Amino acid sequence: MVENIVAQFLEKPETYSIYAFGNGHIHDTYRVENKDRASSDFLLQKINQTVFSSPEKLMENISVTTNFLQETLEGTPQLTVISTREGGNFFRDASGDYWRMFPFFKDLVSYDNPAADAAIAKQQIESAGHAFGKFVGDLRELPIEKIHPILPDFHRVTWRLEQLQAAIQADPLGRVATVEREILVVKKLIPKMTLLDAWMDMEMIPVRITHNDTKFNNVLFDQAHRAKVVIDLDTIMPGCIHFDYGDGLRTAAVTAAEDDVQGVTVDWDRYEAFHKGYLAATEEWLTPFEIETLPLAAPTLSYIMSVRFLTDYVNGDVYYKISDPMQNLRRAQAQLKLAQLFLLKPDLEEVVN
Ligand code: GN1
Ligand code: MG
Repeated sequence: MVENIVAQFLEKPETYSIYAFGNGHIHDTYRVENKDRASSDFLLQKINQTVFSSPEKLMENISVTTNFLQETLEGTPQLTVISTREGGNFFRDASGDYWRMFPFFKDLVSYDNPAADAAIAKQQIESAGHAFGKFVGDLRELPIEKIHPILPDFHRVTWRLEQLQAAIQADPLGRVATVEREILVVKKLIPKMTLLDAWMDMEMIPVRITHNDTKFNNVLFDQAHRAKVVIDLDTIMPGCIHFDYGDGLRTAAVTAAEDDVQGVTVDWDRYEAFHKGYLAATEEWLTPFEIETLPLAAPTLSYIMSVRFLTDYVNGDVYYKISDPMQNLRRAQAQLKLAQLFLLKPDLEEVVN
């Protein structure tokens, strides 16, 4: 019973209503809402151990990061980890499930997509870009060896392609025959989409502590559409700036949901708004090569997601939560379309040649 879990973290668990919450693709998430509206609410999550096989290390990363930010950025709202009543940063139940709790920011909200209104969208996106860029900047003084590479090769294209190849080989549900067209496009794009891997291997791009899941819905806004708190710190680990900049654009510079194959297009005004916000927060310390190669980030991150969704579709939907049996395929198609659209950016020619 989830009430018993809440009791591990909070006194008087009976004073809270607990219900499923949010659109995350990975964990089981609950909002723990105080029945007396004036008090604090919380977010409770059961960690997905198929994805995160070392929950202790995962929570260590989040605690180290949030503690560091708390100390260095006093006075601004920050994500924190709510301790168990025994003082731990997670609770392990009798069946071996790991649970954790965060504050729930009642006055702030997240959106899966920017607002339909162009002016509001621009404000939200520029502010989100700034918040995600600032996040990496705020962590520059945190020694990188304190952070575990919790999901190694997470955004490594060549590794993602190997995973896809393995799924194609196994083809457990006979789905490969239905996705030949997608596989063909994935293969066609390989030369451009593995450039980032190569630059990292050649150490042309610095390794930084990055967020790695900078979806538009991973930042919380106030009523005036200002981005206030970056959330979902599961994938904090050593990475490169392109991962965050690219995943932000993949989800902010678009006009429709992640799985909306027909609807999804790149909105270049939104792209510019994100770029402007991101650069304002980062250009002082990014290297010239990082800045020069940023246009490759959005297509590469869209491509990675496409390959991952396609792999999961072929594998029989074992990784991501899905709403219907075709959702992973639609996600893969929409993200592949996005990758190709992002590749049309005029200043990309110089970068890839
Ligand atoms: C997952 O759980 P959520 O929605 O924040 C995934 C990200 C993907 C994203 C695609 C640990 O993130 O890498 O970009 O779905 N997280 C993990 O929407 O795999
Ligand atoms: Mg996540």
